[in-house]
Amino acid sequence: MTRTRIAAVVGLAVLALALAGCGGSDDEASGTTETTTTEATDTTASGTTLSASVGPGFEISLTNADGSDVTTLAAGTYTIDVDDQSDAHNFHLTGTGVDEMTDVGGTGTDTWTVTLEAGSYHFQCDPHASSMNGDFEVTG
Ligand SMILES: [Cu+2]
Repeated sequence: MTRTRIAAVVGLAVLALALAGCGGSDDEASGTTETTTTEATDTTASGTTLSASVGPGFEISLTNADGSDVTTLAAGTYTIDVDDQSDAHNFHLTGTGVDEMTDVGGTGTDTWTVTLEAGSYHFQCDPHASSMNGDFEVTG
């Protein structure tokens, strides 16, 4: 009786190991087809220096160091190098805790240090807000 039960337990243990082995190989197979997520690489890290530019034409942009448009930032403090290249446009950044702008009639460079919190931020040229603008998200 006891010996039969031991044999049954051993048998179940062997079966369980066999199933676990199958499960393990399935996991490995699915791991090789894992899709890459773009979200992680699109989120710019806190502390990064960004570039804000407006002009000389009807162009406005906020870009990462590699020249790509800022789309998602991690919450934190950033340095923004601003280049206002036109006396007909300005760069105006707004969002939670931030309201920074250059003069419309002035030109030149400036450096802003801004602390961004989770939420939506917006930048625009005030005289041409409907056509010269952009948005990005800050994640907590
Ligand atoms: Cu403008």
